[in-house]
Amino acid sequence: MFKSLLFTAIISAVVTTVYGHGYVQEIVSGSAKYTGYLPYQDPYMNPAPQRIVRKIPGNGPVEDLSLIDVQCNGWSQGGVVGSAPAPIFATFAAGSSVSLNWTTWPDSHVGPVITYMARAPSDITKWNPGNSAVWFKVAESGKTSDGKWAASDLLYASNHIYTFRIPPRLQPGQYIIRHEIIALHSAYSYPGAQVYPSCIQVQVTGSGTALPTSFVSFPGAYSGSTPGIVFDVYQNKGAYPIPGPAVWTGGN
Ligand SMILES: *[C@@H]1O[C@H](CO)[C@@H](O)[C@H](O)[C@H]1NC(C)=O
Ligand SMILES: [Cu+2]
Repeated sequence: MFKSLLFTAIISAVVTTVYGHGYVQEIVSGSAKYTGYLPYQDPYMNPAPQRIVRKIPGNGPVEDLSLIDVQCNGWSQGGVVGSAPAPIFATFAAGSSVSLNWTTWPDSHVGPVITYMARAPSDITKWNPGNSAVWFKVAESGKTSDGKWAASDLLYASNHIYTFRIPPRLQPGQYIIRHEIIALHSAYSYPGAQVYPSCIQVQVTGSGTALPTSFVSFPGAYSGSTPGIVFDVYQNKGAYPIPGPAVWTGGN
């Protein structure tokens, strides 16, 4: 008993001090504020807190982009194929801004911040997209022409808050927001890029009627040959091609 507690303490010390990467700890839109899934606290609480974010195993990355883990950051090591649905969801209006509050992010971990959504065909608290092509990109931020990276330059400049807008004309319904940072400090070859995704469950309200017509899957959207997955951030001072499809704005 003592041994396993000590072991757990050592493991979490290593995880937080040596590999201090990050995850989304809070989601805010207007006056609504939700705590994210906290991988170093929530599993030890009884009763487990109800979150709008699907479980993640920790603050580490996914590097094998062929794994289902690249969808919502886990949970194949927990025996779940794909992500485990969370018990609740947020309600946000189409067109509203959503602010995602990241924990401390290492400044070496430069790269793009990308956000996708997927429309749930049924109850989002039970839906698992698996390998289906259901995802469309709603926001992306890479490297500015003067060399500033979305992570970590722009993230630092905004107190670790990344804000994106739900497409104003998006048809109401239940959606997963898949939000990620791709850290490129080791991305000079594949595998190397580190994907830090998480999935947030929302009910989108409004009177829009727009839906995208082309979709990607996770895994599937990214591989070692996708532009922007292999990129030498130390040597290549040129433009950075953000991985994945074009942003869908819903005609707005
Ligand atoms: C981000 O979330 C943390 C934890 O809830 C909070 O302490 C911090 O103030 C938030 N940051 C901002 C800029 O709101
Ligand atoms: Cu790291």
